[in-house]
Amino acid sequence: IHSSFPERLKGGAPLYTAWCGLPDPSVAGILAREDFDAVTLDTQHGSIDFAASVQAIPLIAAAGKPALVRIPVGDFATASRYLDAGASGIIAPMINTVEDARRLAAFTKFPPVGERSWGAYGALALTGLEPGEYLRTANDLAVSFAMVETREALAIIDDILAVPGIDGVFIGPSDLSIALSGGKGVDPTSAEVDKALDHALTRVKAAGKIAAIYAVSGARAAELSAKGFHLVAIGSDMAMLRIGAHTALAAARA
Ligand code: 3PY
Ligand code: MG
Repeated sequence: IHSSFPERLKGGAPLYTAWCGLPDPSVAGILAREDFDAVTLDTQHGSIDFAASVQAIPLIAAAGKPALVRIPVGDFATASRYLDAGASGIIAPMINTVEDARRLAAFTKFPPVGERSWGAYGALALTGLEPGEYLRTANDLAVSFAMVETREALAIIDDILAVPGIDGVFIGPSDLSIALSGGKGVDPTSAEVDKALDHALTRVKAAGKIAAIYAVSGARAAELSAKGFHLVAIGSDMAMLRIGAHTALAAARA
């Protein structure tokens, strides 16, 4: 699916993904028709469930966009199922050890890189590829992102990046701010976070891999893409709904 997506991620212009957590798959389908480059389904913190996420993937594909899925912490087996359904990428939260990164790669890449099991019915339908062709190309069709959002992960970022099958790092700036402040506060745009993400960006680029991050607003997304991130999530569907409501009501009551 979208064979050019991993290549586009490494290339010139930054890509922007929508971030969906609302339970109805049509929300992702609606946002896919806006000018986003991809749509992410957040099954870690969102209320969207497995079945709705699997239904959202072809809706996103119908708009010509790749679908990414953030899995719940440690739920690597479900990552394989989203790839089976045709997801173009997996974002795995709280990858804090090399073993976590190895498990992510094992469940998201076919041999010889990983141990992903065969059964990609949705992906075969969406790509139109013959099984053998899909098997040969699948490891390069979908991206596996290890989320770096703790002190532990930051300290071993080079080792995480060195794991075969890990295509890039996805920074979680809110959790990172909690970790860096020792639990004192959450501020995804703090100077301390900025310093850490500049360091992470340098390490990801040195490894020749993909740097991605979550932005709390469009304005923050512009700052982060200017720093050199390849993929920036603009979150979230719920925030966008609220902003739309505030803007309409403010205009009505002006
Ligand atoms: C974080 O900022 O911690 C994230 O996981 C992004 O949603
Ligand atoms: Mg997080």
